[in-house]
Parts: sequence; C-alpha cells; structure tokens
Amino acid sequence: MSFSSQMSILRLVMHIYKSIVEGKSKGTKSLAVLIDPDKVKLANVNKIVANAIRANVDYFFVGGSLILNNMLDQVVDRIKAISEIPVILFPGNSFQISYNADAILFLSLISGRNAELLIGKHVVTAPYLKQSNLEILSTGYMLVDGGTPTTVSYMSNTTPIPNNKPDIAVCTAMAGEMLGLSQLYLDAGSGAKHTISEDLIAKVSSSVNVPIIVGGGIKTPKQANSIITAGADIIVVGNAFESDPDLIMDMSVAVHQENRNVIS
Ligand code: 1GP
Repeated sequence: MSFSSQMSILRLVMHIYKSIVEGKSKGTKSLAVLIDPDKVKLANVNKIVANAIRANVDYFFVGGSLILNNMLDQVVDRIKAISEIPVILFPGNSFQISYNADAILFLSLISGRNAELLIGKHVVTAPYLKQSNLEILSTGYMLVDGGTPTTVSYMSNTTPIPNNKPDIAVCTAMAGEMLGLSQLYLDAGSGAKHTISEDLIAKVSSSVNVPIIVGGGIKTPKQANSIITAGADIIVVGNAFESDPDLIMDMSVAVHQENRNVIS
C-alpha cells in the first residue's frame, strides 16, 4: 500500500482525534462523562446517558483502575445502544479493552518511572488493538497530587507530580509532546480531595500545543469553568455524576458556555 493511501485511511479512522484537535484550534471546550464499570449500576447507566444526551456531552470515557465485575462490555454496549456520543476507553490495565467502543486512550504514564506503564503493557496490548477498529489516541498520562492517595497512584506504584510544582509538570508535558504523544491527560485521580491547580494547568497549557484533558475531583460547575479558563480543552467528571446524574446539565453549561462566542 502506498504511503498516500495509508495516510487517507489514517485520516478516515482518526475522526475522534480530528474533532479534539479542531476543538482545540477553534478554542471550543468539551465535557467527558467518566463511567467506571465497577462503580456504576447498570440500571443507572440509562439515566446518566439520557442526561448526557440532553446536555450535549461530547464524550463518554469508560474505565477504572480496577475492573472487579467484568461489566466493561455490557456498559459499553448499553451506552452504544442508546446514544451516538463517542465512547472512549480509559483503561486502568491491559485487560480493559472492549472492541465495541469507538476509541481507546493508549496511555503512557509519563509522570511515573514504572517501565511497564511507560511502554511494557503497550507491547503486550498492541497486537490486540491492531485487530480492532478502535481509534488509538496516544496519550501522555500525568498523575498530579490531589491531596489524597488514589487507587491509580497505588496500583501504578508511582508518585504523582506535586500540585505546587508546575515546572515539573511543564517539563514532563513538553517531553511527552516531543515524544509524539498526541494529547496529555492531567489527572488528580478519581475522588481526589482537590482538583489540579489552575496555575499548573495554565503553565502546562501554554507550554505545549497538543490538547489537554483534565480530571480528578471536579465536583462543581464553578471548578469546571475555572479549569477550562486555565487552559484545559476537555474536562472529565466521574464521581460527581455517579452521585448526582442531574449535575450533568449544569456542568455541561459551565464547560460549553464560551463555545457559542467562539463559533459565531
Ligand atoms: C479520574 O479524571 C477522572 O481518573 C475523574 O475523576 O471521578 O474524581 O471525577 P473523578
């Protein structure tokens, strides 16, 4: 196959990344609802998805640090059955692959020094992903201290970047971009006591060109709006929506409120 045909196939396949990059270049902001198959009851998925559709949510992220109940496929299928919002896997380990999702965050834990999570697991997973139709979103995953030990820091055996050390985050982000990672995910971890500081987000955002995803501990529309204003392109919220699915609408309004001005 010629290089140009390969590139056209790549362009066809990479429609989610294309929409993320277009959003970034226009300055529009997005909201992702995180559904953790371990925490959510299947019966609640319908309500979360219905609220997300009404609120014009941009993406579903599905995954968690552990998968205890083997519900990943069922949760993905339930979402896909009732909505057209793209479903992106956010895997906590190499077992968390559902071929029925639209894309996968192919995460390299660049804030840590655990070789398995930088490249080892990827070598094992690559042939499975190659056989799938999943869009692969190479993502530099940066764990930032959210004020409490999280499952992800324990499971990954890595130390998060201190929230008050933006220089470390900036250098890590620049290195991730130079290595060719196509986006960065700054995560304080699910259930973080406090969100990633606006100062750190702003400094990272102004140091790289790739899209920035931010999550962990976001509970209020005000917090989401401050994080967006600091420079995040996509906000991820999980826990807060699991406790109160009706919060999705207000959070979506807060994230999307400037988009209308950008588009018009
Ligand atoms: C965790 O960024 C996500 O990896 C979302 O965190 O569940 O605290 O919203 P919360």
